[in-house]
Amino acid sequence: MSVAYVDEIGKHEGSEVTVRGWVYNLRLGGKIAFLLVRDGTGIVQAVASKADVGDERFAALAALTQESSLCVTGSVRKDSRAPGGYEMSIRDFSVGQIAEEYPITPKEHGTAFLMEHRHLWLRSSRQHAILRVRATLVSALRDFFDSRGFLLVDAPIFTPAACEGTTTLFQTAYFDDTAYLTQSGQLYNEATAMAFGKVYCFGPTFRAEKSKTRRHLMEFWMLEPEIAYATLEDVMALEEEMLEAVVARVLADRLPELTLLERPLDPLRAVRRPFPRITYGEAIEILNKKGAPLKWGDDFGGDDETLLAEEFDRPVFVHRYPVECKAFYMQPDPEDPRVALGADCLAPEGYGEITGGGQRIHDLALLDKRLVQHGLPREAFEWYRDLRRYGSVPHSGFGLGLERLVAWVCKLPHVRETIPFPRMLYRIYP
Ligand code: NSS
Repeated sequence: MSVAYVDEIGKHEGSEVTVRGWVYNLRLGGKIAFLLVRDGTGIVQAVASKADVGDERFAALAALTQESSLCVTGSVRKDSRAPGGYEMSIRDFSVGQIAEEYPITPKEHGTAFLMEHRHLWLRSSRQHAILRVRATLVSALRDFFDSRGFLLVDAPIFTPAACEGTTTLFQTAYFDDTAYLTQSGQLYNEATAMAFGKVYCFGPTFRAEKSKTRRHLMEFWMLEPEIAYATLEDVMALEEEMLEAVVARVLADRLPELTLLERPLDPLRAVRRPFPRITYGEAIEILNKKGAPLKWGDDFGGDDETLLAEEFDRPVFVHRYPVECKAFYMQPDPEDPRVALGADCLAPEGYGEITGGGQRIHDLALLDKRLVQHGLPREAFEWYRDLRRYGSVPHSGFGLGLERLVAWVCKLPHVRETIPFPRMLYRIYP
């Protein structure tokens, strides 16, 4: 038995192979059965005739339900009318399990129902397309940093302290102690950047976000580079190069998926350097002109980000936010200490902030002042303070939210479909 996967079935043209999969669809035409078999890599049409397999076997085939598991064996031939361009003539088959009535049918289902059946929903072609784009983005991101001399150094998940504010911490018992699920690997990246120069970490991060929006998950993946001696300008340049590269890779490698998702391509093709850069002050002016009553010191909400991004045809950097809008570690701008040397990158088409980052405080006295201002316990940050004691240098980095990137690249209405099993405010099942 020569096993073939559907995505490579063309290589077996003219020979007999076995495809192992599930019934995607079955259509009966008198003495002929047309089976669409999916094996995870694709869907192939397999045709059986009563004359070839015999009455009894034909009846067994005809009784198969959607998602029943089966292996089909037969020869492969080219057929331009078949989905995928190849067709199998079934000589033999074996049934694994006859599926019970499958809950997800071609009719429209509500989102709540689909989320409840996420473990099955993942079998659909739309979910395949999204998760393939996600995998390609992950691979493109890793290639981007690996090929530029960054070392992958992972950060821990259990942490003793907050990175991005104490209000969104998930707390858990850690034997006789308390631990928090990491909100960001940044603080550890700062240590590893001082050890290795240029690093990145890439893993799940957790935030108890009490807001129910289409951009927030409780568990999301973040890619975070950190670079010793780098400035805010350096990281913005790196970010735009990265986004240009990974979007180009998806356009090159995932065109069928983008097409299936009906994702317009022109906005992705426009993702070219340089990206526009505006200051927080300029952003406030734009928002005021567009009728949003924001004043200096206010942080932007999702709607404000959408309004701002509408002004541009590619991602835009908003930099130099007021210090009080940002985390404790942000380096103030020497030209205007009211603002921080930080930048967010806002995606076009209403997807909001996809990266956040900037330059970190490298002076111990200033760091200590900020820890006090933010009510953070110094003991938990002793190791972090050490980084300012032993060869401190200016350094910068950023965090890219993978699910937001996937949602934008695929143009999805919500981040919930960008990760196999989303953890949301009111959902931890399945
Ligand atoms: O809070 S961030 O803006 N920045 C940081 O965590 C820095 N410590 C990263 C760094 O400099 N190393 O989050 C970064 C990105 C943000 O732009 C979003 O794209 C994404 O992480 N993000 C989220 N995605 C999905 N769901 C939630 N809740 C979420 N929060 C942030």
